[in-house]
Amino acid sequence: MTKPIYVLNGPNLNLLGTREPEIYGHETLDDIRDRLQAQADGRKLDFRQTNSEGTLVDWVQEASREASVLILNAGAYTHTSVALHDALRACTIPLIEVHLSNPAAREAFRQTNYVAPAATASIAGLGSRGYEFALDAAMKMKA
Ligand code: CA2
Repeated sequence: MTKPIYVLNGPNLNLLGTREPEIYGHETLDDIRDRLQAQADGRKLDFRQTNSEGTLVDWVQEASREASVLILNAGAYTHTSVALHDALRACTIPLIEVHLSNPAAREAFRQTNYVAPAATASIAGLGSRGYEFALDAAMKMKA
């Protein structure tokens, strides 16, 4: 049986659409989930958000066992979490990193990235379309 594609979202992404639309756009995370669900065309998606670093680590470990591909927007943990980095290094499925904004063009504290060195591919700066491109690529990867 084809394994699901996991789409995991980190801290504060539940606030999308409420503030800073000039950086993150007007869509909510539910809007993004609904669009990806439609795009998935029957393929099973597991789309989640957490504000907790430990939960994100648990879900990455789960994805490695249960999913075919992991799409991850780790939010600010991208720039801080060695625990997340270690979990991603141990993860044996393809990892597509997504960011709505382009952290490379932002503040100095966003220039450290603990996700990218473990990623198969990274998409940044394309807003919510980045999730669509990631899902398109994930669906073309071997299940
Ligand atoms: O651009 C991205 O997708 C980020 O992962 C978003 C994170 C940020 O810390 C990363 O550097 C880049 C922040 C997500 C919080 O989003 C908010 C949305 C609305 C209001 C407040 C925060």
